[in-house]
Amino acid sequence: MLVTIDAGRIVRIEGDPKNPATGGQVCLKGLSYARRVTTEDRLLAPLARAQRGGQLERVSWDEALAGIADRLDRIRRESGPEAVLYYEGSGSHGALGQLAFAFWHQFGGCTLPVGDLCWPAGLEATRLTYGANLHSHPRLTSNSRFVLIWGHNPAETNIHQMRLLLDAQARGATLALVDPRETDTSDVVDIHVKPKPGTDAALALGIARVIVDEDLHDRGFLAQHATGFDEYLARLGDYPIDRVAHMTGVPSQDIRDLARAYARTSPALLIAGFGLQRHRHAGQAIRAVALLPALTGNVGIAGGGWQYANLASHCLKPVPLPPRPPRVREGFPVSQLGRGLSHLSDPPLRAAWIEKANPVSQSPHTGAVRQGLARLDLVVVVDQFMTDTTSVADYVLPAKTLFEQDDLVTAYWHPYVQRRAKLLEPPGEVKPESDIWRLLCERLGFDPSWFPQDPRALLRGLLPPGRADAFDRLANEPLDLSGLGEVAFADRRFPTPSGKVEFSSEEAARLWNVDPLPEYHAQADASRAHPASTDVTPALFPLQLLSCKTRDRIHSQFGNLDWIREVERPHCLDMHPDDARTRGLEDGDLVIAWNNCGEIRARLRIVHGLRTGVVHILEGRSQESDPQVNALTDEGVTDMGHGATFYDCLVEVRGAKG
Ligand SMILES: Nc1nc2c(c(=O)[nH]1)N[C@H]1C(S)=C(S)[C@@H](COP(=O)(O)OP(=O)(O)OC[C@H]3O[C@@H](n4cnc5c(=O)[nH]c(N)nc54)[C@H](O)[C@@H]3O)O[C@H]1N2
Ligand SMILES: Nc1nc2c(c(=O)[nH]1)N[C@H]1C(S)=C(S)[C@@H](COP(=O)(O)OP(=O)(O)OC[C@H]3O[C@@H](n4cnc5c(=O)[nH]c(N)nc54)[C@H](O)[C@@H]3O)O[C@H]1N2
Ligand SMILES: [Mo]
Repeated sequence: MLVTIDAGRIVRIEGDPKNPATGGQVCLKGLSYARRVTTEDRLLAPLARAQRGGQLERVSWDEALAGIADRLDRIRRESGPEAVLYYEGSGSHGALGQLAFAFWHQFGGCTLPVGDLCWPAGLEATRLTYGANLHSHPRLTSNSRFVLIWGHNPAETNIHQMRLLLDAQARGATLALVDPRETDTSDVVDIHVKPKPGTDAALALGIARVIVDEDLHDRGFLAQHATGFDEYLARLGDYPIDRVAHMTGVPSQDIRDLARAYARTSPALLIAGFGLQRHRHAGQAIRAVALLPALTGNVGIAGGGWQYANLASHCLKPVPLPPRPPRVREGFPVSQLGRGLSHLSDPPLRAAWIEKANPVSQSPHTGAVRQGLARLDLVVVVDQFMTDTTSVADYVLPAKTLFEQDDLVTAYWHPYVQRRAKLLEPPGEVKPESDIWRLLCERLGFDPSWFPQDPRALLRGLLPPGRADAFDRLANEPLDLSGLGEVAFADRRFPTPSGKVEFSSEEAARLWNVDPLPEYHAQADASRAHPASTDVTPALFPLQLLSCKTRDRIHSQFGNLDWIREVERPHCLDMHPDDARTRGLEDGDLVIAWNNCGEIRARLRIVHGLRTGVVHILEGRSQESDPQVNALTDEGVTDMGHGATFYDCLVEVRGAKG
């Protein structure tokens, strides 16, 4: 971004036309940083609560740090360092985030959740299949003649990718989409297939079956670069097209047409999003989908391939830290935060430090998270704003924004490392996290020198071997420092155990106790009681609830800004007219959605483009009036990667009286 500063304030933000990842585009959220940095509700000083249930009041840094250090130290002496949970989100993805561990390692340890809420099932499934999470340079999309977008909504969640897709389409490429919902992306594609959520493994195996039956697979590529293909062929026997049509709710002819279109056009690119892996059997589903490019020989060629995540820019060295002590406990899958807070033992958790994250809004099963946090002796939250999570904190510490500290940033789609320059002094009493950690170290008698006041020398040292010179160039432009080249797997060497694309993966079976071949598991049926249920008479929850990203917020962020509120979409419960009719509901009704995790109120919106049986509420609660959709999601864990299962959520909906 190009940022114009006048008299110590941001007056304008523009896209940088020289930025090869964005082509000079910037979204409304990017533009609104000009507002976000100085908005009146920004936290400018530490806050503390004298007692639970009391108000947060302004305190000095001295009081806050003394109080926190004292309580952390007491908990560590009485119960061990593992009694403290360190819970972090990504914030704005700077490398300096790792410095927190220079504190925790000196503290003697802590408890960490494993996995993350975002994308780990797909990362692991891709790694098991191709050996690495790499994909070709995004700009090679212009060579694609067919792009299959699967469980992804780039028109809202990656506008830079969308630009390239529209460009390819303008040059004659066909765009196809697999998504149960109509979205800004479905508005522009040429083919849209709407499966029942959670049935992608069946759909992918059905498509593969058509490709093989019609001899559209790439025998040469498979003979040389695949392992387990014969077993996979046998597995396809279980997926005749009529059965797949029944499983997925997609008509047989549509499956056949999509399979033919994809397999007959070359080069064909398959872009999978993170949406289809927020389900219990997500790893197996992603493996099934990820094999389609290999089946058709679309690997290692410009304009073809598998795009899930690109870790090419993750080539920085780790931040130097004191050695990791043995008492860092990996406590629980992150989707089970509520359960971990309440039920971890030996030692139980007594304190949580939450930084760059808003788990009360964003973690599954809000009720359990709230209950778990309320049990603790100490909750510290470091954030730029008041959030659902600061509202249960004992201490709230004001955090810097991305303009207020130098940092290096990596990506998960394009291959560039970017350097973020410090443009502004932190306002009020705000401190960068690394300063907070340093001051706490001083209070506890730890070595504070891990946290440099000016991080630039540290950052320069993180550049890949022999590339420290790039630090100065990075001040002006993003750089691809990966040394990987533009076409992923151009040499057809796959860092899997077999060195080939793994259609069958013994490693998957060994690590995650799944079938070595991808397979489809039916979702929990609607009559199943919720796993968290204590109800002896299981209620029926026939609707599948999805809760996807919204265009104008990043999760719970940005909804506080007037610039955003003016244009953003309302957070309603979307329902197909047939489902509304059977429940006697009308557009605009106040409704209650519930299951055994909780219940929420929302305005009903009739949406013709949804599948019947699927309802949707935007995730990312930012304002009091937004429905808290995670009150309904449970603590499920994906089959691989320790991910969350937000989109595996069954509910019922009724009208709210009054
Ligand atoms: N504007 C904006 N952009 C963002 C974010 C944001 O909050 N706001 N967040 C960022 C982050 S952290 C992430 S992880 C990415 C995620 O971005 P995306 O990859 O786009 O992921 P989602 O929005 O979770 O889901 C994408 C689509 O998957 C569909 N889907 C849900 N279940 C299924 C299923 O079972 N099968 C299939 N085929 N499709 C399904 C949903 O209907 C949805 O339209 O976006 C990033 N970009
Ligand atoms: N129902 C449902 N829930 C979901 C999802 C979904 O699709 N549906 N998506 C999931 C996904 S993909 C993700 S990635 C998670 C995201 O979960 P979170 O990362 O917890 O979500 P955010 O709302 O982005 O919260 C980040 C917080 O960090 C603060 N922050 C930003 N920058 C900084 C910084 O530099 N320093 C500090 N200290 N704080 C900072 C922001 O003000 C904000 O309060 O949500 C998950 N939750
Ligand atoms: Mo995410």
